[in-house]
Amino acid sequence: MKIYFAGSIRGGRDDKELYGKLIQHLGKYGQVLTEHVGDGNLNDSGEDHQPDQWIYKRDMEWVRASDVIVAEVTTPSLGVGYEIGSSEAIGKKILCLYRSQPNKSLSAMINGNPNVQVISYANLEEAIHHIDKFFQSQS
Ligand code: 6K6
Repeated sequence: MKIYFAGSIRGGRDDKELYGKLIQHLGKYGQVLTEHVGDGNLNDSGEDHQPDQWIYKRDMEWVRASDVIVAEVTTPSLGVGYEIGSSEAIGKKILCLYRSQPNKSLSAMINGNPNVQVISYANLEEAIHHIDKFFQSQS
């Protein structure tokens, strides 16, 4: 099973440690192609000595190669939204994890999308529980 984990980079890196823990857990279910998204050393400039055109092409190839997209959508990110929309257009299974925030709501384009499974969670333990349920229902 190939898993594409999407999480904010230039949208803001406040949750980078959480992404790393989610990626580690997702490794139980398959190969996570995008481990770098949880790299604690990566800041919101997302610099990798690679041009943006190269990153776009490589990531879109990985989206196509993936069986499942898991997106952490608490920090709004144009890139993550784009990856979700692209994945939907080619019929991928999509799980979105959203940590409920006071006075904030998830975009209706994700929350109201019947092709996206959206899970609200309060902490890492709960997110892991939902990930386990999602992958067990795939087998
Ligand atoms: C190198 C190491 C880590 O990041 C880099 C360079 N930048 C990116 N590398 C790989 N994927 C990226 C990079 N920038 C954005 N993305 C993709 O878009 C990731 O798959 C994320 O899920 C998403 C983040 O989008 P923004 O708009 O928050 O940057």
